[in-house]
Amino acid sequence: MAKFPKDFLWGGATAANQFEGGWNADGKGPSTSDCMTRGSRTSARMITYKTKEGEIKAEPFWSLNAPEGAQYGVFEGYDYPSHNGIDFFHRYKEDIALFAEMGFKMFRMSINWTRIFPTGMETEPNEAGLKFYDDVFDELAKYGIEPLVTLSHYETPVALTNTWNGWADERTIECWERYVKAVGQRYKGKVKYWLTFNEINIVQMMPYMGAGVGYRTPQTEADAAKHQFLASAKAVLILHDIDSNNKVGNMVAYGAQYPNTCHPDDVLKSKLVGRGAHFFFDVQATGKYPNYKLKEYERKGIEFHLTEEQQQLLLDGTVDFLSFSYYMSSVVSADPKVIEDAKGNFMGGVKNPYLKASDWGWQIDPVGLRFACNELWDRYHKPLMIVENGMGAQDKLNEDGTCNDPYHIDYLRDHIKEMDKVINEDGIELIGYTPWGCIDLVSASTGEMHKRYGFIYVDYQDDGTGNGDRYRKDSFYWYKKVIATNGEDLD
Ligand code: BGP
Repeated sequence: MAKFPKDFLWGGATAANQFEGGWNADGKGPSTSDCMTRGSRTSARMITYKTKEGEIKAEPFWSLNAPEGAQYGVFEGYDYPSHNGIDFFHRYKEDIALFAEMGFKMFRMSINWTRIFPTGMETEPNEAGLKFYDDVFDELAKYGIEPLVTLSHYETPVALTNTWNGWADERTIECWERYVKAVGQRYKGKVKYWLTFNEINIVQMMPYMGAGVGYRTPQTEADAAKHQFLASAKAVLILHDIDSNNKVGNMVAYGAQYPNTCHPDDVLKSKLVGRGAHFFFDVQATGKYPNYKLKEYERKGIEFHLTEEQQQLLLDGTVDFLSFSYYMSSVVSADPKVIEDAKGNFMGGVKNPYLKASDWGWQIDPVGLRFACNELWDRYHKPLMIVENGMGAQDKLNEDGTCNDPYHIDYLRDHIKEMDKVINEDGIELIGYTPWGCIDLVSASTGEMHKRYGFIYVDYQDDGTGNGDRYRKDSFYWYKKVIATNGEDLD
């Protein structure tokens, strides 16, 4: 029987751009996500922009590298799924009541920066935007649900991208400080748990998405990462200063990495690839850039410098706890032939013959979650929170409004069992679990609605049809029981 600490934070996770809708309501400005079109498993989401010459272009989000001066925006003839999301903006009371019915202790959501500062550059916040989140937090408080607020979840004001290439420019930090102060002060006492940047390491793969960087070079990517680190450290200091009860965490996309064979080259490469994510924990947990990154910058001719003041800021602004998303593990090979043969795999990695994959090619690996928690604990000894986990699937709603999703239950049960071992066998301080997309929402990677994670089915389809009504899936009742028994009853 699983045993979880009595104050374990069970809950679920969302992001504003994927579920709020109301993209231009009450003075909200457009964010980078609002300029991303819907895609599918086979066709990429596009980012739309206008060139200096006035030509409208759309490029896949994962390979976007637009010319300097491109103006990102919303254009006619494209379908942008963030604009309606699942309409949490209007239905938040109903949704929060459902979370409460499941017994949530914690609800992860993000504040859409552009609801508060429409372009990011204003000096005064937008009162209507602040009021919206006041209402949401009050509603959560009614049920005793603790909000976990991500300050930036792929929601950079697009005006900052259009004006100075987003986080590649240091001036974005000043705008961020105003934003963090405004929300920190306004929600003092209502929000205690904060995350700075969602999947901060995404800046090195998809800098537009993670950091509003459209014009992309190794230098702009490194600069954006540095500025986000400094901004994250500032947020820690600002939020601690506003309320010493505030707890601030980082957030990294994380997974276990295995070498394809015991060939030393494979083993070494697997370790080196792991640094891709560890670098971000290193800076945010220890306050220092690791030597391997400085050497890499040197090799690549990337200019990098931290003033004494900045060095001190990073040291002072380390996070209180570490959080991460975990969906799958991957396999690393140093053998060019194996790498070549693996091309075309959806996630681009080598196939693990011991694991099954989801319909979207994400390899399901509960043991990898235990591996990941141990890696992080051994390296940093800070409390951990798993703030995303789950499996996207193609759920079907039955005529009678029920929805049978045993695969979601199996996935989550197997991962929760490993969390039990993390706590009780490995002795790791794991403080919370908020599975991703606790209510069906728009997929970040494909923009689809039918890649569903939730305990709650939402009647919206990819073609825009549906009335948005909510239905409890089988997993809803299962998770409710898991929470009620504090993880003891997983059947
Ligand atoms: C993470 C993001 C989330 C979320 C999740 C699932 O990368 O932080 O925003 O969407 O992945 O991914 P997807 O929606 O592509 O299935």
